[in-house]
Amino acid sequence: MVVFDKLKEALKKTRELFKPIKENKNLDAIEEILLSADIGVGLTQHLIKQIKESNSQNFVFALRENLIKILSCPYQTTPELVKPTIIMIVGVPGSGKTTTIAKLANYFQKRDLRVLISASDTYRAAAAKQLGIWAERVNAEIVWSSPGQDPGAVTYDALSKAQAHNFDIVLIDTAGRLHTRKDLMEEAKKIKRVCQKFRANAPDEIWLVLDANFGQNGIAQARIFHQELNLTGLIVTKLDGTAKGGIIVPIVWELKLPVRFIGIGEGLDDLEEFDSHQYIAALIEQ
Ligand SMILES: Nc1nc2c(ncn2[C@@H]2O[C@H](COP(=O)(O)OP(=O)(O)O)[C@@H](O)[C@H]2O)c(=O)[nH]1
Ligand SMILES: [Mg+2]
Repeated sequence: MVVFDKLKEALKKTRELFKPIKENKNLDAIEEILLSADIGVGLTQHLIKQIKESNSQNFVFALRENLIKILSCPYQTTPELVKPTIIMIVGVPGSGKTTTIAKLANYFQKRDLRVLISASDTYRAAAAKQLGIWAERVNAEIVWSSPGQDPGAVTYDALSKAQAHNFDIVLIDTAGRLHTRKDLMEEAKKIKRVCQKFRANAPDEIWLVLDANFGQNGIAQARIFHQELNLTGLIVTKLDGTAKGGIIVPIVWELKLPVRFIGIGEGLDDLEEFDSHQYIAALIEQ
């Protein structure tokens, strides 16, 4: 299946919510639809205002243009590629971090980059094992940890190994931390500090994995992670099978963070680079 068709298929339920927009020529109805599609009150009002100000009779066109504008903003440029590029993956339990790391390892290796995975989730006993199964499947190397081990030490080992053996990318899996639990957030900060000790401007990326099903709650979650860790991007997972796929727009609008990848299934190939034009085209037909 070509990439766009796969995306369209995954976003089917969300698209259903946006569908009536096409038939509606009245802004009140469009407002209702946007609210029902997890766009949120603030952003919906902003969009309606933009559509009015555009003086366009084609509301759907004006809406699409504005949505793409919000999602395409180059809020941050990708830093120069250094070796190893250190990418830390954070998020609450069950959001899809470990699965996404396996998908990312697969993605980078297909581009001939050598990937080392750091099993820095030492909180949950089964975590390293799950990661190990994935790593084997994608044939990526992993630096193991045992439950209860200091995640900072595991991370440092992985970074040293990556440097010594000339890896291109290190993917750091972290424990699922509830953003309300201060201690667990502190652990993420500690892993970040370990990276900084290794190289002053590391980690090069800190990506928050967000489950699309969180809906509006995902925004609050992302805000806290961003405050604490200074994120460089987002990965939104489980867009397949949810009707809450619209949530990407208010998250980007509020946090001014780019979505780097999206997860559209449980398999290794169910990860796509985020493309704002394709995403909007898949949600709102012209
Ligand atoms: N449908 C779907 N399921 C996903 C996706 N990403 C992760 N999952 C599932 O979400 C569950 C939790 O994933 P896991 O990677 O263990 O989350 P973690 O606790 O954040 O490491 C697993 O059952 C995954 O298969 C996705 O994009 N789509
Ligand atoms: Mg995990």
